[in-house]
Amino acid sequence: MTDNCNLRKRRAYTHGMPAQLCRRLITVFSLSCALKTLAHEPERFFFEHPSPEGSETRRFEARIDRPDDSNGFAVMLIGGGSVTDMDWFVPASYDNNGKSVPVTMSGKPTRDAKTIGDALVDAGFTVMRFSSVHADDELANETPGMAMGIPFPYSVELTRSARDAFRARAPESLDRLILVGHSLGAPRATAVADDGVVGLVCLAGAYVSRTDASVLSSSAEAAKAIEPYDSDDDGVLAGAEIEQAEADEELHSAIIDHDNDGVIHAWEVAASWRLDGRSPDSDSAKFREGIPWFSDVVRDRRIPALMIFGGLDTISIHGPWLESHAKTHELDITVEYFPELGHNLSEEREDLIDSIDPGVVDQIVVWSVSRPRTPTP
Ligand SMILES: [Ca+2]
Ligand SMILES: [Ca+2]
Repeated sequence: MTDNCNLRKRRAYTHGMPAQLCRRLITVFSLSCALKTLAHEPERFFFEHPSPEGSETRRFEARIDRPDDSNGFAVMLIGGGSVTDMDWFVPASYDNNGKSVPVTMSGKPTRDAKTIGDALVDAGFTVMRFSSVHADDELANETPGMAMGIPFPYSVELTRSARDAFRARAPESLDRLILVGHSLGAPRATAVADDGVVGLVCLAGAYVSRTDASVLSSSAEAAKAIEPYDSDDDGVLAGAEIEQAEADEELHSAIIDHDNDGVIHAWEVAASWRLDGRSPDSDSAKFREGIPWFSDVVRDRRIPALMIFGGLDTISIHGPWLESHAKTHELDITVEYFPELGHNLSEEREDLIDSIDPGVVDQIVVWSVSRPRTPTP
């Protein structure tokens, strides 16, 4: 459970930000609570979890928001990256040696967990959000946002503690719990999905099918393969470029517009290669020690899932494979693509991101509301 090297690194929130920006980001915790307009006051509390070394007990901030009119279901939001605060806060900019470097297109910070959580509460869900930054992280408290990164296996155990803290306070979370995870939050959700979990929502979910580093290498290979046909050098194939690529005997069968936007991205070629067996699945039986693959969990335990991918995001390579997996095993998996969006499920331009797209939030709510009233046995 310990990874001291990793622990020594200070990392800021990584939700939706290019990795190279993450280490220096200055962020602020949870200022949004003052703006809350819901009828019920949130239940704010700290839950406890051992430090990674196990030598002390740490406290983590959490909140449960309850709707006026409960639909009997509960949702827990699980952040991506290394650590996130309760809101999945991303600053508008960060300071690099006295120079302000923008992160968002709007010039405003983003708080996607708050946005998603509020929409779900409005729809009748009891919603838990939690911080994976421990409350006594001195540097994070001193220099807001410079939180200590945590090893992935530790983040899974922490997520389990958060789930249990939720269940101790909200009975609907015992057997009608939906987990919503962004990016690495998806395998965290998979790991803690027990019989009380009736739905999984993966937003740009990482490792959601049996792939490992091959995702990156096959995407890079696909990018290389389409390059000769990319006349205007914009990284994608469109119009006549597609026709020419289709005439290539090697490439022809891989030119599939999986997200139906009229454009071929490298990830779509890489996804086609996975479907036709050219890039093999990982042969590991588990995603990580003690953590099964998402695709195995939804197959074996038949947990319904909503998978949302952005068309600008390489991670979308999982989408077509999951669609095929769902068909083969008759699984309740809905795969949705938003062609204009990136890994943050926001618009993206020159490494700048923004708040999660409202259409994605709607999709999460609509799917969650449509869960059967009786949990699947
Ligand atoms: Ca092009
Ligand atoms: Ca496409």
